[in-house]
Amino acid sequence: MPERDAAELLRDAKRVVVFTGAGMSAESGVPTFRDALTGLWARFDPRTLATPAAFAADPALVWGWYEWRRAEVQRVHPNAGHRAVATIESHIPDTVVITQNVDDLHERAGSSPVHHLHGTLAHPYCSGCGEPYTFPPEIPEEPEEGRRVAPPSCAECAAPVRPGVVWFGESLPEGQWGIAERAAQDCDVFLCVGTSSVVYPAASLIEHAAARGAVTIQVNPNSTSWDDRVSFDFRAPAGVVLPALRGCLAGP
Ligand code: BV8
Ligand code: ZN
Repeated sequence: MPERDAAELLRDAKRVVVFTGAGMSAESGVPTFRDALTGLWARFDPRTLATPAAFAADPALVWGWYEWRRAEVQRVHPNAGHRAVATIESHIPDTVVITQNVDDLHERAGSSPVHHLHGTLAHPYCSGCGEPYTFPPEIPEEPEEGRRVAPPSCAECAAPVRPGVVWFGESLPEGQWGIAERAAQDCDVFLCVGTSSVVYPAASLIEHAAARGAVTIQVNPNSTSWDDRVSFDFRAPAGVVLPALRGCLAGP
C-alpha cells in the first residue's frame, strides 16, 4: 500500500523537506494561481499583476488586490493538511517547511519556522527606502468584488508602501533561498505538496532532492511534470493524503 510504504520511509527519515504551493491552502478557501481571478481583477493574469511594472503603472489596483487577498487569508483557517505538516514536524525534528505561499496558514497550524520563498502578505515595506510598514490592527474590510486601494505612504520618505511579496522578475530573499537549497540537497524525503512546479527557481528544489537520491513524494489531485519522476505520486488533495501519512507515522 503506497501510503504505508511512503509513511515507513517518512518515519525512518532523519531529514525531511515539506515544500508547498497554492494547492496547500486551497481546501482552506484560498484560490490558487490557477483559479481565474474574480471581480476587479478578473481580466488580469496573476503573473502580470504580481510584477513591479503593474505596481508602478497602477499602485491602487495592485495594492487593492493584495489587501483583498490579505482580508481573505484572515477570514479562513488552516486545513487538515496544514495541521498534519505541523504534526510531522513534531515527529521528525529535522523537518524543514518551505512554502511559495504568502499566507500564514502554516504558522497558524503550528509550523515554525516556515521559510517563505516568495515573501508574505504580513510584512509590507516602502518601495522607496525599504522601511518596514506595520498594518493597523483591524482586519481590512474588502468588498467581495475587490476595489482599488491607494497604498499608504512611507513615514520616512513618503514613497508608496508595497506588499512584502516577491514579484515576478525579482530575486528571492537570499537567506530563505539558501536554507531551502541546502535543505533540498540534504534531505532523505522531499514532500512536494500542492504546486504546479512551474515557477523558478522554487521549482528547482525537487530537482536538487531527486538528484541526491532523496525519496520524493508528490501530493496533488492534478498532474504535473513530476508525475512519473517522483518515488510516490498521490493524486489526491493535501487535506486527505497528509493526515493519512501522519496517521501512519504514529507506528503500529
Ligand atoms: C526571478 C508571490 C530573476 C507574489 C510569486 C527559469 C525558467 C523559466 C522562467 C524563469 C526561470 N527563472 C526565472 C523565471 C521567471 C519566473 C518564472 O518562474 N516564471 C514562470 C511563470 C515561467 N520566476 C521569477 O520571476 C522569479 N524571480 O527569477 O528573478 C532574478 C534573478 C536574479 C536577480 C534578479 C531577478 C520570482 C518568482 C516568484 C513570483 N512570486 N508569488 C504573489 O503571490 O502575488 S509566484 C506565485 O505563483 C506563487 O508564490 C507560486 O510560486 C506560483 C504559483 O504556483 P503554485 O503555488 O504551484 O500554484 P498554482 O496555482 O500554479 O498550482 C496549484 C497546484 O495545486 C496545482 O497543481 C493544483 O493541481 C494543486 N492543487 C489544487 N488543489 C489542491 C492541490 N494540491 C493539493 N491539494 C489540493 N487540495
Ligand atoms: Zn520610504
